[in-house]
Amino acid sequence: MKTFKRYTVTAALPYANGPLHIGHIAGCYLPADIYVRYLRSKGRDVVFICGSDEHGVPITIRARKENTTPQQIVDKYHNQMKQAFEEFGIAFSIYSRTSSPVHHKTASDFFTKLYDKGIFQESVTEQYYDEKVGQFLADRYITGTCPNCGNPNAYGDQCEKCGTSLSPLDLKNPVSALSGEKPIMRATKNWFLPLDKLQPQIEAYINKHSDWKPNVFGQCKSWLSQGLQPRAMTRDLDWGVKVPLKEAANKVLYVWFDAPIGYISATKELTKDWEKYWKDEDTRLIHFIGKDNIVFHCIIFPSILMCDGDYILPDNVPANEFLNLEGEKISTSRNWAVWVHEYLADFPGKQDVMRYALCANAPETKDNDFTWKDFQARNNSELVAILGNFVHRTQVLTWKFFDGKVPHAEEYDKSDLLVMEEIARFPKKIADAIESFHFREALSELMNLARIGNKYLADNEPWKVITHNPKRVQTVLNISQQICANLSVLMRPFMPFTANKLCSLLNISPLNWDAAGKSTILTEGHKLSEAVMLFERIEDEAVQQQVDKLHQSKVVNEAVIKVTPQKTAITFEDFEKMDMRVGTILNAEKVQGADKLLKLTVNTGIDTRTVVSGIAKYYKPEEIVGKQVCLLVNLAPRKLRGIESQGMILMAENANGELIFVSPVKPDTDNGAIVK
Ligand code: B3M
Ligand code: ZN
Repeated sequence: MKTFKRYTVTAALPYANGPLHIGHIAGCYLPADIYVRYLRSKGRDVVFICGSDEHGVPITIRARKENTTPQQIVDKYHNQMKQAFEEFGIAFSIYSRTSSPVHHKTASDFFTKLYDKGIFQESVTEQYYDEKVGQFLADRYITGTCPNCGNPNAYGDQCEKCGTSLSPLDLKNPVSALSGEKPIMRATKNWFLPLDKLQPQIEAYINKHSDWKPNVFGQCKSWLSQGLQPRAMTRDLDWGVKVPLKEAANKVLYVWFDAPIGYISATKELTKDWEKYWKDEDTRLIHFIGKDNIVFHCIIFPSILMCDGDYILPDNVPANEFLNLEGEKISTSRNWAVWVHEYLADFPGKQDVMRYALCANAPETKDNDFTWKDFQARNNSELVAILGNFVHRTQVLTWKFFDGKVPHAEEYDKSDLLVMEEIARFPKKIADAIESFHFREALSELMNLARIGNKYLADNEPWKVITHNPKRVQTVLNISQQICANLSVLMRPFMPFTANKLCSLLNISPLNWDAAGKSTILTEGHKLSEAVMLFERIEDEAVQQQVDKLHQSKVVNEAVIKVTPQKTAITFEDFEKMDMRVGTILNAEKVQGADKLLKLTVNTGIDTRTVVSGIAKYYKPEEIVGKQVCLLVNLAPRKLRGIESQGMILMAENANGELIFVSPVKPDTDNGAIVK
């Protein structure tokens, strides 16, 4: 395998349209952070690039929802996310944003260069347009049914259920996400990246990377086998990077054109020396992303870079699958999420517990589920019981028997030598797993080292042996301390806060990766700091509170359906004028010549009367006989198709106009009971 001089590691730029949640973290930020911390510890030259994605429909839709401007949305969430990342220990070299002037210029210049090279295909095409709002409907402004998997909530650019990338015209039953209306078609000119023509080059590029994760490689292959289509790189919107063409003054760049270029702009902001991180073949470019971003990073962005010609291409794109939460898909709009900023407030100082739980259960090969019970178990039965316990016992015993000084190893017996050989194997074992993006495996190896430590203590029982063979105890505790020192190095990528804590317990400065593997890190006589616990138990109440909070704040019915605004206020007296009762439908029949109406005979408790109701489209006469309903009994009688209707049945009308009975929930309510 090629050796690289330096690394450019990126993590997907999150849309600044809501706070960060643990799904984001598990999807790409934590694995990227572990990888980068490892590289840094190996002394590699690496830049770790991220920032907020501040363009695109997700931002403008959020602004509409919060009744504010896109600028206010991105300012609010950019700062919130930046802080959450920092506090959670995601150690970017820079966390920038795509609204920055450097980015606007970089993205705009990119477009101009490709335009000047004659890459783009200009076409006037018919696009969906919302007449009510007066806007073209691209990407997430339009939703409909996915032609691939039937998901009724697919977006105009992608189905999040099956991962298929779509264009609005692929959707069945398209609806405007802005007004809920059926869109019309209207002609507009856009600039397309001719992916169809680029297919052979892209195919050759992808085929060179059959070592990519199967989920990533597989998705690319399936895309290619369907045949790539030209894709518009401009949009009829006003929020974004302006298209640098006179005739497109009111258009912006497609967010998936500008956002990946954001990685480059951020590197420019970070260092004057940015070019070597993007244009030198000795640099390894790696994109950490979630699975919904695969096509953009593996096909579209590389195509853009190829067309430019001056840039290196991504060498690997380790995408994770999704993390679910307590059995359901994480959703910002439904408020079904563990928000990072809330976690940090509720569990101060416990970043590493969440980092550990998310890595141990990372959705590396399939979607996974986060549960608070699992989080608690990871903490109590693994961090506390295995890792914390080993370190603590070692420290306490060393203080007790040797006054907090690393004892001299008198003589190694066979079992000691075996343990030392084991220790020597861990740095490579863990490194190999990290370098091949198997972070769960890497973390479980780390825990195995702590397990070895625990077993070593249990086998040697220094607390007993001290009475008759203190020399032996010196050796045992020396080796145990060496294991602790090794742990402090090897845990750092995963649990940097705890690594620091352990270093201060051991009274050493952080060491780099290659210092690990040895059983001579701590010299004899080295004075330790006071023994404190690395982890503490998390009790049932604490996790129960989190589960309760989740359920209480869940938004059950998302306002995707258009809800008619509230009518003007009335007084209680107005309300009281209406006499509404519970009644039972005794008979129902069709009304001749009126396909909407049913003639009902209703026992109102007061009397038996006739009510004509416009529900024939939704209910068959035979299925409603015997049903209890609510009705307005003092509505002045009216004649409908020659029949006098003496009241009105109460119905709820769905967004699609369907009528549903408003009935008492308890069966056999008394007829004539007053509805109030
Ligand atoms: N903002 C999509 C997302 O957050 C997008 C990633 C851009 S990476 C260049 O899922
Ligand atoms: Zn689908």
